[in-house]
Amino acid sequence: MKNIFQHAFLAVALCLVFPASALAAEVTVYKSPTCGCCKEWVKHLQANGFSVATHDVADIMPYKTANGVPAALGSCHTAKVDGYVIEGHVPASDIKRLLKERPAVRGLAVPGMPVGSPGMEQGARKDRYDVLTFDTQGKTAVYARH
Ligand SMILES: [Cu+2]
Repeated sequence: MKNIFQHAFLAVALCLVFPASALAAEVTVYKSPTCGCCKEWVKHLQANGFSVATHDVADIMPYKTANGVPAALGSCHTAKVDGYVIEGHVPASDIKRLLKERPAVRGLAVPGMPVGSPGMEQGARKDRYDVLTFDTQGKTAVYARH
């Protein structure tokens, strides 16, 4: 019986040290050093409460391949958050929803760089775009429309 109590105590202690909200908030971004819209997207995440670690890399393609981002969904930066892959200018609100709902997908992507998506603001122009989920087989589905 002693062991069960020890485990229960440990579980409670860990919950106190690492609240769930703090665990989910760190985003790791891989981008080229010259990418301006990538920086703007990072600012958008930070403004929405995420802490962001940015890595400037000469070639981001290997990061997309290693993270299973289908070639057709590629954008200018690749990020990781709490086990999920985030490709391109995905709004912070959709990332928060992803971390709350935790669907069985590899991650979210906004292919290309639609004008009006977070980090791609150009005055009043806002193009319509979809946020897609993708899985390990490369299967995609619409997660949100903007
Ligand atoms: Cu971009």
